[in-house]
Amino acid sequence: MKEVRARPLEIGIVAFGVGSAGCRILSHIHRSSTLIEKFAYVSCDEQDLGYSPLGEKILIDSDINSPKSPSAIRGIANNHLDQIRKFLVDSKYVFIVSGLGGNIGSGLSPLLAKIAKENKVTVVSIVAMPFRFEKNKHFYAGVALRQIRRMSDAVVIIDNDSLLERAPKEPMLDVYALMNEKISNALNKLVEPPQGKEVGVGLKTFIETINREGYAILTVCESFKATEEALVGASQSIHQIAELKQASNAILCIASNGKVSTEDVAASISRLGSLFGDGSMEIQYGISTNDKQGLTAILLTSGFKNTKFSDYDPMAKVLKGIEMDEDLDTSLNIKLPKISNLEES
Ligand SMILES: Nc1nc2c(ncn2[C@@H]2O[C@H](COP(=O)(O)OP(=O)(O)OP(=O)(O)O)[C@@H](O)[C@H]2O)c(=O)[nH]1
Ligand SMILES: [Mg+2]
Repeated sequence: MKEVRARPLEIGIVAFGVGSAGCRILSHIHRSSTLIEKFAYVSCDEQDLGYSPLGEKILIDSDINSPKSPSAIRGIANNHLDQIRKFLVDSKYVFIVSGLGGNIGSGLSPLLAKIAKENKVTVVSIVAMPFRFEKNKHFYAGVALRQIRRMSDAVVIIDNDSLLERAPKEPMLDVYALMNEKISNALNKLVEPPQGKEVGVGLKTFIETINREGYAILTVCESFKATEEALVGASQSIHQIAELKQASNAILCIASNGKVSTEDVAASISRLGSLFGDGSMEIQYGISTNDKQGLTAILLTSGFKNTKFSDYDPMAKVLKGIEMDEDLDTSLNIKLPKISNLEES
Protein backbone atom coordinates (compact mmCIF):
# COMPACT_ATOMS: atom_id res chain seq x y z
CA MET A 1 0.00 0.00 0.00
CA LYS A 2 1.17 3.45 -0.90
CA GLU A 3 2.12 6.01 1.75
CA VAL A 4 0.28 9.32 1.79
CA ARG A 5 2.37 11.65 -0.35
CA ALA A 6 3.45 15.06 0.73
CA ARG A 7 2.08 17.98 -1.29
CA PRO A 8 2.30 19.32 -3.96
CA LEU A 9 0.10 16.88 -5.86
CA GLU A 10 1.42 15.85 -9.29
CA ILE A 11 -1.77 15.27 -11.29
CA GLY A 12 -4.18 16.27 -8.56
CA ILE A 13 -6.25 13.10 -8.11
CA VAL A 14 -7.77 12.54 -4.69
CA ALA A 15 -10.47 10.19 -3.42
CA PHE A 16 -13.05 10.04 -0.64
CA GLY A 17 -14.54 6.79 0.66
CA VAL A 18 -17.85 7.59 2.36
CA GLY A 19 -19.80 5.42 4.83
CA SER A 20 -19.31 1.67 5.29
CA ALA A 21 -19.45 0.62 1.63
CA GLY A 22 -17.41 3.59 0.42
CA CYS A 23 -14.64 3.09 3.00
CA ARG A 24 -14.46 -0.66 2.27
CA ILE A 25 -14.33 -0.21 -1.52
CA LEU A 26 -11.81 2.64 -1.34
CA SER A 27 -9.55 0.65 1.00
CA HIS A 28 -9.33 -2.04 -1.76
CA ILE A 29 -8.50 0.58 -4.38
CA HIS A 30 -5.95 2.15 -2.00
CA ARG A 31 -3.95 -1.10 -1.84
CA SER A 32 -3.10 -1.07 -5.56
CA SER A 33 -3.63 2.41 -6.97
CA THR A 34 -0.57 4.29 -8.17
CA LEU A 35 -2.56 7.14 -9.67
CA ILE A 36 -4.65 8.43 -6.78
CA GLU A 37 -2.45 10.72 -4.73
CA LYS A 38 -4.47 11.24 -1.56
CA PHE A 39 -7.17 9.21 0.17
CA ALA A 40 -9.71 10.29 2.78
CA TYR A 41 -12.15 8.08 4.66
CA VAL A 42 -15.29 9.84 5.87
CA SER A 43 -17.93 8.38 8.18
CA CYS A 44 -19.85 8.74 11.44
CA ASP A 45 -18.81 5.22 12.32
CA GLU A 46 -15.26 4.78 13.64
CA GLN A 47 -15.15 1.20 12.39
CA ASP A 48 -15.40 2.44 8.77
CA LEU A 49 -12.29 4.56 9.26
CA GLY A 50 -10.27 1.52 10.28
CA TYR A 51 -10.61 -0.45 7.01
CA SER A 52 -7.45 1.20 5.72
CA PRO A 53 -4.42 1.81 7.93
CA LEU A 54 -3.44 4.76 5.73
CA GLY A 55 -5.12 7.92 4.46
CA GLU A 56 -6.81 10.83 6.18
CA LYS A 57 -9.67 9.93 8.52
CA ILE A 58 -12.61 12.33 8.86
CA LEU A 59 -14.92 11.27 11.68
CA ILE A 60 -18.26 13.05 11.53
CA ASP A 61 -18.89 12.77 15.23
CA SER A 62 -22.59 12.25 15.69
CA ASP A 63 -24.03 11.77 19.15
CA ILE A 64 -25.42 8.26 19.61
CA ASN A 65 -28.83 9.74 20.53
CA SER A 66 -28.98 12.31 17.74
CA PRO A 67 -31.40 11.65 14.87
CA LYS A 68 -29.92 9.85 11.88
CA SER A 69 -31.08 10.64 8.39
CA PRO A 70 -29.08 11.78 5.36
CA SER A 71 -30.08 15.41 5.95
CA ALA A 72 -29.32 15.22 9.71
CA ILE A 73 -25.87 13.80 8.96
CA ARG A 74 -25.25 16.65 6.52
CA GLY A 75 -26.15 19.03 9.35
CA ILE A 76 -23.57 17.44 11.66
CA ALA A 77 -20.97 17.50 8.86
CA ASN A 78 -21.21 21.30 8.75
CA ASN A 79 -18.59 21.29 11.55
CA HIS A 80 -16.12 19.51 9.27
CA LEU A 81 -16.36 21.57 6.09
CA ASP A 82 -12.97 23.23 6.63
CA GLN A 83 -11.26 19.85 7.01
CA ILE A 84 -12.90 18.67 3.77
CA ARG A 85 -11.94 21.83 1.89
CA LYS A 86 -8.37 21.55 3.17
CA PHE A 87 -8.13 18.00 1.89
CA LEU A 88 -9.23 19.20 -1.56
CA VAL A 89 -6.58 21.94 -1.86
CA ASP A 90 -4.62 21.60 -5.17
CA SER A 91 -6.77 18.72 -6.41
CA LYS A 92 -8.13 18.63 -9.96
CA TYR A 93 -10.12 15.41 -9.86
CA VAL A 94 -11.93 13.80 -6.98
CA PHE A 95 -13.40 10.32 -6.87
CA ILE A 96 -16.21 10.03 -4.31
CA VAL A 97 -16.95 6.37 -3.58
CA SER A 98 -20.01 5.28 -1.59
CA GLY A 99 -22.89 2.87 -1.27
CA LEU A 100 -26.31 4.51 -1.41
CA GLY A 101 -29.36 3.69 0.71
CA GLY A 102 -27.89 4.02 4.22
CA ASN A 103 -27.76 7.35 6.04
CA ILE A 104 -24.06 8.16 5.78
CA GLY A 105 -23.21 7.52 2.11
CA SER A 106 -26.56 8.96 0.98
CA GLY A 107 -26.14 12.05 3.16
CA LEU A 108 -22.49 12.90 2.73
CA SER A 109 -21.71 11.95 -0.89
CA PRO A 110 -23.82 14.75 -2.42
CA LEU A 111 -22.40 17.21 0.14
CA LEU A 112 -18.79 16.29 -0.68
CA ALA A 113 -19.57 16.57 -4.40
CA LYS A 114 -21.06 20.02 -3.84
CA ILE A 115 -18.03 21.25 -1.88
CA ALA A 116 -15.64 19.86 -4.52
CA LYS A 117 -17.58 21.57 -7.33
CA GLU A 118 -17.48 24.86 -5.45
CA ASN A 119 -13.68 24.41 -5.42
CA LYS A 120 -13.66 23.81 -9.23
CA VAL A 121 -12.61 20.18 -8.91
CA THR A 122 -13.86 17.63 -11.50
CA VAL A 123 -16.15 15.36 -9.52
CA VAL A 124 -16.50 11.66 -10.38
CA SER A 125 -19.01 9.96 -8.09
CA ILE A 126 -18.90 6.16 -7.96
CA VAL A 127 -21.94 4.68 -6.27
CA ALA A 128 -22.94 1.11 -5.36
CA MET A 129 -26.73 0.80 -5.46
CA PRO A 130 -28.63 -1.31 -2.89
CA PHE A 131 -29.68 -4.86 -3.60
CA ARG A 132 -33.21 -5.44 -4.90
CA PHE A 133 -34.11 -7.06 -1.59
CA GLU A 134 -33.04 -4.00 0.46
CA LYS A 135 -36.37 -2.29 -0.17
CA ASN A 136 -36.07 -0.07 2.91
CA LYS A 137 -32.94 1.51 1.39
CA HIS A 138 -34.38 2.29 -2.04
CA PHE A 139 -35.93 5.66 -1.25
CA TYR A 140 -32.81 7.24 0.27
CA ALA A 141 -30.74 5.71 -2.54
CA GLY A 142 -33.01 7.22 -5.22
CA VAL A 143 -33.02 10.68 -3.64
CA ALA A 144 -29.23 10.65 -3.10
CA LEU A 145 -28.54 9.46 -6.65
CA ARG A 146 -30.49 12.40 -8.08
CA GLN A 147 -28.65 14.86 -5.81
CA ILE A 148 -25.29 13.33 -6.68
CA ARG A 149 -26.08 13.60 -10.40
CA ARG A 150 -26.76 17.31 -9.97
CA MET A 151 -23.57 17.96 -8.01
CA SER A 152 -21.11 15.81 -10.04
CA ASP A 153 -19.46 15.96 -13.45
CA ALA A 154 -19.80 12.19 -13.87
CA VAL A 155 -21.68 9.45 -12.06
CA VAL A 156 -20.67 5.80 -12.33
CA ILE A 157 -23.31 3.34 -11.08
CA ILE A 158 -22.46 -0.11 -9.82
CA ASP A 159 -25.48 -2.36 -9.43
CA ASN A 160 -24.81 -4.60 -6.43
CA ASP A 161 -27.29 -7.18 -7.78
CA SER A 162 -25.25 -7.59 -10.96
CA LEU A 163 -22.06 -8.36 -9.01
CA LEU A 164 -23.76 -10.99 -6.89
CA GLU A 165 -23.66 -13.79 -9.41
CA ARG A 166 -25.26 -16.54 -7.40
CA ALA A 167 -27.06 -16.32 -4.06
CA PRO A 168 -24.15 -17.33 -1.89
CA LYS A 169 -24.32 -18.95 1.52
CA GLU A 170 -21.23 -17.08 2.68
CA PRO A 171 -21.48 -14.32 5.31
CA MET A 172 -22.47 -10.92 3.92
CA LEU A 173 -19.10 -9.33 4.74
CA ASP A 174 -17.25 -12.01 2.75
CA VAL A 175 -19.59 -11.41 -0.18
CA TYR A 176 -18.93 -7.67 0.03
CA ALA A 177 -15.19 -8.35 0.11
CA LEU A 178 -15.45 -10.37 -3.15
CA MET A 179 -17.58 -7.68 -4.78
CA ASN A 180 -15.24 -4.93 -3.64
CA GLU A 181 -12.27 -6.80 -5.06
CA LYS A 182 -14.05 -6.93 -8.43
CA ILE A 183 -14.97 -3.24 -8.31
CA SER A 184 -11.48 -2.08 -7.35
CA ASN A 185 -9.81 -4.32 -9.96
CA ALA A 186 -12.16 -2.99 -12.63
CA LEU A 187 -11.54 0.65 -11.74
CA ASN A 188 -7.80 0.11 -11.55
CA LYS A 189 -7.76 -1.55 -14.98
CA LEU A 190 -9.71 1.38 -16.40
CA VAL A 191 -7.71 4.28 -14.95
CA GLU A 192 -4.25 3.06 -14.02
CA PRO A 193 -1.38 3.33 -16.55
CA PRO A 194 -0.83 0.05 -18.49
CA GLN A 195 1.94 -2.30 -17.48
CA GLY A 196 4.19 -4.38 -19.77
CA LYS A 197 2.36 -5.43 -22.94
CA GLU A 198 -1.04 -4.22 -21.79
CA VAL A 199 -3.13 -1.86 -23.94
CA GLY A 200 -4.21 0.74 -21.45
CA VAL A 201 -7.32 2.87 -21.27
CA GLY A 202 -6.06 5.58 -18.94
CA LEU A 203 -7.54 8.42 -16.95
CA LYS A 204 -8.14 10.74 -19.94
CA THR A 205 -10.29 8.24 -21.86
CA PHE A 206 -12.02 7.20 -18.64
CA ILE A 207 -13.01 10.80 -17.83
CA GLU A 208 -13.98 11.59 -21.45
CA THR A 209 -16.26 8.55 -21.54
CA ILE A 210 -18.14 9.31 -18.35
CA ASN A 211 -18.06 13.11 -18.24
CA ARG A 212 -21.40 13.66 -19.92
CA GLU A 213 -25.10 13.94 -19.18
CA GLY A 214 -26.87 11.04 -17.55
CA TYR A 215 -25.25 8.02 -15.97
CA ALA A 216 -22.44 5.60 -16.66
CA ILE A 217 -22.76 1.97 -15.58
CA LEU A 218 -19.85 -0.27 -14.64
CA THR A 219 -20.24 -4.04 -14.98
CA VAL A 220 -17.84 -6.91 -14.64
CA CYS A 221 -18.50 -10.33 -16.18
CA GLU A 222 -16.34 -13.41 -16.07
CA SER A 223 -16.35 -16.28 -18.54
CA PHE A 224 -14.42 -19.49 -18.98
CA LYS A 225 -15.37 -19.70 -22.66
CA ALA A 226 -15.06 -16.57 -24.74
CA THR A 227 -15.21 -12.80 -24.66
CA GLU A 228 -18.58 -13.00 -26.40
CA GLU A 229 -20.13 -14.89 -23.48
CA ALA A 230 -18.76 -12.35 -20.99
CA LEU A 231 -20.09 -9.49 -23.13
CA VAL A 232 -23.56 -10.94 -23.42
CA GLY A 233 -23.55 -11.44 -19.62
CA ALA A 234 -22.53 -7.79 -19.13
CA SER A 235 -25.24 -6.52 -21.49
CA GLN A 236 -27.87 -8.63 -19.73
CA SER A 237 -27.03 -7.15 -16.37
CA ILE A 238 -27.15 -3.61 -17.78
CA HIS A 239 -30.45 -4.42 -19.48
CA GLN A 240 -31.89 -5.08 -15.98
CA ILE A 241 -31.37 -1.45 -15.02
CA ALA A 242 -31.29 0.69 -18.17
CA GLU A 243 -32.17 0.88 -21.85
CA LEU A 244 -29.23 -0.39 -23.90
CA LYS A 245 -30.19 1.88 -26.82
CA GLN A 246 -29.44 4.99 -24.74
CA ALA A 247 -25.72 4.16 -24.47
CA SER A 248 -23.50 6.60 -26.36
CA ASN A 249 -19.95 5.66 -25.30
CA ALA A 250 -18.24 2.60 -23.92
CA ILE A 251 -14.93 1.26 -22.75
CA LEU A 252 -14.39 -2.47 -22.92
CA CYS A 253 -11.42 -3.83 -21.06
CA ILE A 254 -10.63 -7.49 -21.48
CA ALA A 255 -8.47 -9.01 -18.79
CA SER A 256 -7.14 -12.50 -19.40
CA ASN A 257 -4.03 -14.57 -18.86
CA GLY A 258 -2.69 -13.30 -22.16
CA LYS A 259 -4.55 -15.33 -24.79
CA VAL A 260 -6.91 -12.77 -26.31
CA SER A 261 -6.34 -12.53 -30.08
CA THR A 262 -6.79 -9.48 -32.29
CA GLU A 263 -9.69 -11.31 -33.91
CA ASP A 264 -11.36 -11.74 -30.50
CA VAL A 265 -11.03 -8.03 -29.80
CA ALA A 266 -12.44 -7.03 -33.21
CA ALA A 267 -15.38 -9.44 -32.83
CA SER A 268 -16.11 -8.19 -29.29
CA ILE A 269 -16.16 -4.55 -30.34
CA SER A 270 -18.50 -5.23 -33.23
CA ARG A 271 -20.75 -7.33 -30.97
CA LEU A 272 -20.80 -4.53 -28.40
CA GLY A 273 -21.87 -2.06 -31.09
CA SER A 274 -24.78 -4.31 -32.04
CA LEU A 275 -25.91 -4.85 -28.43
CA PHE A 276 -25.79 -1.22 -27.29
CA GLY A 277 -26.63 2.24 -28.60
CA ASP A 278 -28.18 3.20 -31.92
CA GLY A 279 -25.33 1.96 -34.10
CA SER A 280 -23.11 4.99 -33.54
CA MET A 281 -21.74 4.15 -30.10
CA GLU A 282 -18.11 5.19 -29.61
CA ILE A 283 -16.10 2.29 -28.20
CA GLN A 284 -12.62 2.41 -26.67
CA TYR A 285 -10.87 -0.71 -25.54
CA GLY A 286 -8.10 -1.95 -23.33
CA ILE A 287 -6.41 -5.31 -22.92
CA SER A 288 -4.80 -6.33 -19.73
CA THR A 289 -3.46 -9.37 -18.03
CA ASN A 290 -4.56 -11.17 -14.91
CA ASP A 291 -3.52 -14.42 -13.35
CA LYS A 292 -7.01 -15.97 -13.32
CA GLN A 293 -8.42 -18.81 -15.39
CA GLY A 294 -10.84 -17.62 -18.07
CA LEU A 295 -11.36 -13.99 -18.87
CA THR A 296 -13.02 -10.95 -17.41
CA ALA A 297 -14.90 -8.33 -19.40
CA ILE A 298 -14.96 -4.95 -17.67
CA LEU A 299 -17.54 -2.81 -19.36
CA LEU A 300 -18.12 0.87 -18.70
CA THR A 301 -21.02 2.29 -20.72
CA SER A 302 -22.23 5.87 -20.51
CA GLY A 303 -24.96 8.18 -21.75
CA PHE A 304 -27.94 6.55 -19.98
CA LYS A 305 -30.54 9.27 -19.41
CA ASN A 306 -32.26 7.15 -16.82
CA THR A 307 -31.93 3.95 -14.89
CA LYS A 308 -34.41 1.90 -12.88
CA PHE A 309 -32.95 3.59 -9.80
CA SER A 310 -34.63 6.85 -10.81
CA ASP A 311 -37.93 5.18 -9.89
CA TYR A 312 -36.67 4.66 -6.32
CA ASP A 313 -37.44 8.35 -5.77
CA PRO A 314 -41.15 8.82 -6.61
CA MET A 315 -40.87 12.63 -6.40
CA ALA A 316 -38.44 12.65 -9.31
CA LYS A 317 -41.08 10.98 -11.47
CA VAL A 318 -43.72 13.50 -10.46
CA LEU A 319 -41.43 16.50 -10.98
CA LYS A 320 -40.06 15.18 -14.33
CA GLY A 321 -36.62 16.78 -13.97
CA ILE A 322 -37.77 20.03 -12.34
CA GLU A 323 -35.89 20.75 -9.11
CA MET A 324 -37.92 22.30 -6.30
CA ASP A 325 -34.76 23.19 -4.38
CA GLU A 326 -31.37 23.49 -6.09
CA ASP A 327 -29.54 23.14 -2.77
CA LEU A 328 -29.27 20.09 -0.50
CA ASP A 329 -31.72 19.78 2.39
CA THR A 330 -29.89 19.85 5.72
CA SER A 331 -31.36 19.38 9.20
CA LEU A 332 -29.81 20.93 12.26
CA ASN A 333 -30.35 19.44 15.70
CA ILE A 334 -30.60 22.63 17.73
CA LYS A 335 -32.31 22.84 21.12
CA LEU A 336 -34.36 26.04 21.16
CA PRO A 337 -34.68 27.93 24.45
CA LYS A 338 -38.06 27.65 26.17
CA ILE A 339 -40.45 30.51 25.39
CA SER A 340 -40.67 31.35 29.15
CA ASN A 341 -36.84 31.77 29.27
CA LEU A 342 -36.99 34.10 26.29
CA GLU A 343 -39.66 36.22 27.94
CA GLU A 344 -37.52 36.59 31.11
CA SER A 345 -34.46 37.84 29.20
N1 LIG B 1 -20.47 -3.20 -3.07
C1 LIG B 1 -20.65 -3.01 -1.76
N2 LIG B 1 -21.83 -2.59 -1.32
C2 LIG B 1 -21.99 -2.42 0.02
C3 LIG B 1 -20.95 -2.69 0.95
N3 LIG B 1 -21.41 -2.41 2.20
C4 LIG B 1 -22.68 -2.00 2.06
N4 LIG B 1 -23.03 -2.00 0.74
C5 LIG B 1 -24.30 -1.54 0.14
O1 LIG B 1 -24.29 -0.11 0.18
C6 LIG B 1 -25.54 0.40 0.58
C7 LIG B 1 -25.34 1.39 1.70
O2 LIG B 1 -24.90 0.70 2.85
P1 LIG B 1 -23.79 1.22 3.84
O3 LIG B 1 -22.59 1.69 3.10
O4 LIG B 1 -23.59 0.13 4.85
O5 LIG B 1 -24.50 2.48 4.50
P2 LIG B 1 -23.78 3.72 5.21
O6 LIG B 1 -23.52 4.76 4.18
O7 LIG B 1 -22.63 3.24 6.02
O8 LIG B 1 -24.94 4.29 6.15
P3 LIG B 1 -25.50 3.64 7.52
O9 LIG B 1 -26.31 2.46 7.10
O10 LIG B 1 -26.37 4.71 8.09
O11 LIG B 1 -24.34 3.29 8.39
C8 LIG B 1 -26.39 -0.80 0.98
O12 LIG B 1 -27.39 -0.96 0.08
C9 LIG B 1 -25.49 -2.01 0.97
O13 LIG B 1 -26.02 -3.12 0.32
C10 LIG B 1 -19.70 -3.13 0.44
O14 LIG B 1 -18.72 -3.35 1.15
N5 LIG B 1 -19.63 -3.26 -0.92
MG1 LIG C 1 -22.59 2.19 7.88
